[in-house]
Amino acid sequence: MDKVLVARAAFPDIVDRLRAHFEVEDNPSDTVLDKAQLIARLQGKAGAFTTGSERIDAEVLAACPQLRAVCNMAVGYNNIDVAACTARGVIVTNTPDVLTETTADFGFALMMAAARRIAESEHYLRRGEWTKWHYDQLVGSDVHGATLGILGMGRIGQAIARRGALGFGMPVIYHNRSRLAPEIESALNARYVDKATLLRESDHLVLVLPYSAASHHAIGAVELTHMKPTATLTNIARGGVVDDAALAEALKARRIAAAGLDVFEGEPKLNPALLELPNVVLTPHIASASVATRRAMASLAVDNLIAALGCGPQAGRPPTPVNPEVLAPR
Ligand code: 8YV
Repeated sequence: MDKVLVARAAFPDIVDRLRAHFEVEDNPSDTVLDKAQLIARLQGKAGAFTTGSERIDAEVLAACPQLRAVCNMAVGYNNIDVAACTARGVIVTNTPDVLTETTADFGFALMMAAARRIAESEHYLRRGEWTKWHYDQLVGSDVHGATLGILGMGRIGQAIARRGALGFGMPVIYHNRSRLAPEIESALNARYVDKATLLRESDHLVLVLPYSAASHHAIGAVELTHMKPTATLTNIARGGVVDDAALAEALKARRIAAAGLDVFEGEPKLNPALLELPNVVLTPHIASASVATRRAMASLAVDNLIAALGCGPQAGRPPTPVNPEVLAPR
């Protein structure tokens, strides 16, 4: 029986399905395993169930030659060196699709919270400062009819565009590595633009692009100066996509109006400057956190691990491989 490591706790009833096929080692501490811990825990393991925080790099792979599958409970896989995995014949899987709509709901909610100052209003109320109505008290900017900008037009970007276009009458502009097919663009009321135009014209800019060396600080001090002073910025992608220090400065100087952030550089630690600002809504990386979606993600990661290690009804054919070229031809 192969041995697998469950690097972080997930729904026990779902993870238990692994026990029918493998000897399972859990991580009772439920903390992110660092490199030395990962190397120690992965000795002799054929597979790993990871949650997007554990760094599986070339060094870990070299130290754990028995590893054949790394199955991430996340759609993003920037924690894994996929090229190094492919070179060693290690299959990598992620959890696309099952989280698209939930994550898009949350991205939209965060954008609306930033635009309409919802968190700031709640804090104001809780501090007991609401004594009377005033015409410009906590006024924000409209979402309906405003220009929705999307950087990264994959599945989640498109789901956000659909909400904006169909539900809120928003013209959508987007920038992406590749253009959508014309019929999808017209269904989403979406126009492809270069990044400079996206920054200049967006009333509400939402970041949904994958994190990589190429997208590191895609939004930094310079980009922020090109945005409208009335604009909002929402980040549900990855912390490193935004230069958080530059964003905090821009928010403080009101170079943009507000931001909604679910992901942070160095999370779970936050740049303390962000905590001081009223015009930013902060949430702890919960865009996919509905019960149904998190269960679906765990279940898909488990299905992937079972299949990737040659067990179960889909033996050898994990449902959502990131590097399918590793799989033996059918
Ligand atoms: C996860 C995410 O909650 O899927 C992703 O890429 O960022 C989130 O849905 C997180 O990565 C932990 O698995």
